[in-house]
Amino acid sequence: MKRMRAIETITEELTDELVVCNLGFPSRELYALHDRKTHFYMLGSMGLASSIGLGISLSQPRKVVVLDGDGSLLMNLGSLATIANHAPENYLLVVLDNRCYGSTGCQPTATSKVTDLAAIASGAGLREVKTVSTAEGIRSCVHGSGVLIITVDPGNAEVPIIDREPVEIKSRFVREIRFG
Ligand SMILES: Cc1ncc(C[n+]2csc(CCOP(=O)(O)OP(=O)(O)O)c2C)c(N)n1
Ligand SMILES: [Mg+2]
Repeated sequence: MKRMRAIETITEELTDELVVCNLGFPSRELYALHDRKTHFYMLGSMGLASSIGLGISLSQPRKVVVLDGDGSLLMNLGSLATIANHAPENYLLVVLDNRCYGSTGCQPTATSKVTDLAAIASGAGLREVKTVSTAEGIRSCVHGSGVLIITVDPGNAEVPIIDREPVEIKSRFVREIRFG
């Protein structure tokens, strides 16, 4: 399955959940599919989506879905221990694992060779860790919590850059959390 199809399937299932999306093409694909006030598109800060989403889930009751990448999560593996330690019911970390740094030319990541992110998440203490590769699998797991790894094909969709200012993206999202 293409990453954009996986993102589309996720957004079809979501309504008013808060979504924090990994930088680069995943955010561009999400923005091209559906732009919602509940979306926060990361710009620049690779690796921090899981941590930002965790902080939001601990500070308010709404469900938070993080769309992360294998490369970005590999940069911030300590986040898994913190997620497991707090284990918020209203938090789901989705890892779109294309086994490469897709947004910068698809240089292979460690998951393409030796590293098992599901095993690392379980070892960090997360009780709910699932791996799926189909739209049906996504639909049945995306309403849960913990970690959901979605195996996707390498490749980026032909979508434009996000035509919103970073400050506007942040302000709109903060407003939605505060008053939504
Ligand atoms: C600290 C840092 N290093 C490198 C980059 C450049 N960069 C932006 S996106 C990206 C690849 C992200 O890979 P992954 O998280 O697997 O997402 P994918 O694009 O494959 O879906 C890289 C290396 C960056 N923005 N910040
Ligand atoms: Mg990747």
